Amino acid sequence: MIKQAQLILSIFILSLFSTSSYAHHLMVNNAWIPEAPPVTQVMAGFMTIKNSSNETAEIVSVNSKDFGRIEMHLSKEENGIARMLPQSKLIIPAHGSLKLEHGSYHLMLFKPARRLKDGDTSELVIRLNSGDSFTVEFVVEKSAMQMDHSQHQH
Ligand SMILES: [Cu+2]
Repeated sequence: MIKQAQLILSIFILSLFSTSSYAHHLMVNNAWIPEAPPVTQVMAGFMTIKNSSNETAEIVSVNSKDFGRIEMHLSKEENGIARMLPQSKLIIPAHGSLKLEHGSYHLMLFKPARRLKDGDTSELVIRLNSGDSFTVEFVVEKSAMQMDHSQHQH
């Protein structure tokens, strides 16, 4: 089992180095975009980011050639109404992680430049407060949750 874990770790490190200018102390898992109807003007992006460094990391912007604009949001329920609060940054604590998911922090992807279907991928460029930026490949997947998402207010 130990050997297997080492193998997974070394594959992961290799994949990090294959992405140029990747901030190597950050690890992104489960980056995905729920598929949305063709007419949609807004999609959501989710992922888990782990920070193995001694310093807090802050995501200050996200962009992609696949979207006209990308915002960072936090979903919150106030008096029974689901609202999304735009965030100027997303904080990943030192030796901690941040999970972007339904009902919590997420990326809001406005004006898709092309139709993104189940199985497609989209590259998002994430910029940190340190000035570093790196590209994360998001996978588009069918989701039962997409109905919920359309009910959120912007
Ligand atoms: Cu949102």
